[in-house]
Amino acid sequence: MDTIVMTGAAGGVATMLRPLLRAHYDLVLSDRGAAPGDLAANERWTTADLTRPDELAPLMAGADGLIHLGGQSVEADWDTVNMANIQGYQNILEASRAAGVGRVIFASSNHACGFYPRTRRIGIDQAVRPDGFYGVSKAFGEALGSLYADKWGLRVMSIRIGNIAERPADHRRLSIWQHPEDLAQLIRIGLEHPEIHHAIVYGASHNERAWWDNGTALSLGYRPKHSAEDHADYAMAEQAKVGPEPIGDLFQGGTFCADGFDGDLERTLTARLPRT
Ligand code: 15L
Repeated sequence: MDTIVMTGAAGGVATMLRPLLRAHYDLVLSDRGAAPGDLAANERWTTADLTRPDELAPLMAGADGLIHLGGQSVEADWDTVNMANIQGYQNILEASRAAGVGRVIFASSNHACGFYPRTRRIGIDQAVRPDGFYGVSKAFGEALGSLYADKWGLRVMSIRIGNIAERPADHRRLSIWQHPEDLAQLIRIGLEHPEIHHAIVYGASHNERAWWDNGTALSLGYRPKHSAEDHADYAMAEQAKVGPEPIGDLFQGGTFCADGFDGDLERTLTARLPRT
């Protein structure tokens, strides 16, 4: 059985993924704090800090692949995002390269493109439109993964994750939701598919209201089993408790876009960006 390192292993997404992935791989789990009390026989815990390269080298030793969920998971000040996600991911990729870890899964985010209006359907060939420093760090991570694939031969999958939960939490999540089982399926493709070089895919289930063209994931064999629409009544009832958000509701990134917004709303909504 292959050995896979998972960073950010104490976080919410990792906690949902562990039972789904440890049936297929031996897991080396890592986060900054102490081990959780529910480790399975083929899960090992190593405390490590992404900003400390000396702590990452032992983590990678003997691993076949890496699932990078660690770092800052929401918007924060530049120094925090820079250390955790920009410098942190470079440390991770460098340690992977040095240890000969050939496969990397990068948890990118929909916030790399959050300023696309909800009226636009986008794919992976449009320019990125980050909705904060956090989104910038995810766009950076995708570029870094591309470099390590081209120059140093790693095989990298950057998954632009929507929102991982048992069911979509509100109106926006009906378009971007992904069930943990579908994310686990996509990660396994990233770890095992023979033809991956650097692939950017969307972490989304089979959602009728999707804003994203997930053709690359489908062409790699991804077949999501869950659909947000099955939970539409629940999501809309939750939405009714929150009420409208005049700026956030216009953009795919939602409140991340509205937070501190002081731009030209009309121009941001109508801008036509060149394709990459
Ligand atoms: C993300 O990237 C965050 O990590 C997560 O906490 C959610 O905010 C999610 O995006 C989302 O857009 O719903």
